[in-house]
Amino acid sequence: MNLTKPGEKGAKLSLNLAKDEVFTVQLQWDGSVDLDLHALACFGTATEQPKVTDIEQVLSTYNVKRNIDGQSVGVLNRAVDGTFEILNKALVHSSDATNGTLDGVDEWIRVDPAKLHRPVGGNVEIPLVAMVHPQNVGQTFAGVQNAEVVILNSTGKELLRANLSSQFGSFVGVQMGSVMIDQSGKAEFVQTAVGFNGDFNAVLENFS
Ligand SMILES: [Ca+2]
Repeated sequence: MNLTKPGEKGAKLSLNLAKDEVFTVQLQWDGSVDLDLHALACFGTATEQPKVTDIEQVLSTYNVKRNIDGQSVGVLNRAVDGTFEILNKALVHSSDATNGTLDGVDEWIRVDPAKLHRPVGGNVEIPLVAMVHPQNVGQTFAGVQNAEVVILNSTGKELLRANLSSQFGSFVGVQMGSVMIDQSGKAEFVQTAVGFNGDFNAVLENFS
C-alpha cells in the first residue's frame, strides 16, 4: 500500500490481528544514513485523547540512558543484546542500527498488547515515527534508499507495507500513523502520513 500524501485524511486499516496478538513493526533501508524508528505508548480515557504523560512511555533510542558531555540523559536501560523496552516489555525495540547495511530489517519494534494496561473505556494509541538521525545534518529521506516500513502479525504475515523514500523525500521524518487498540483488544492502523522537518520533541508535543 501507499501512504497518503501529507495533509490528506488518514484511513483506518484493519490489521486483522486476533485479540491481544503480538505484532512487529519493521524499518528497513539501504546505505550509510542512520534512520531511527520510534513509538509512543499513549493512553486515553473515554473523554480524552490518548496521551503520553510519562517519559517511560517513550520508546526511542533518544530515551536510552547515556552520557552526553558528562550529563546523564535518557531513562531506558539497554539490555546486553542492545534491545530496550518500555512498560514491562509491552513495547520492545531492537538494537539501534546506525546505518542501513544489514540485510533486510534494520530496526524493529515488537508490541505485546496484552501487557498494556488498557484504560477502562479508553483506547491505547501507538504513534509510529521514522526519522533521519539528527546527526545526519541536511539529510532527508530523498538520500535514503529503499526506506520501507512493514507491519507483521505474530506468524510473520505482512499486514502493511509503506515506502518512505519516494513520497517523503523532502522530509527528515514521517509520522506514519498510529496503531489504535480499543478496550476489546482489537487493533487498527490509522494512517496519518505526515512528513516533518522538525525534531522528535515536536512530535512528542503532539501527544503530550
Ligand atoms: Ca538508528
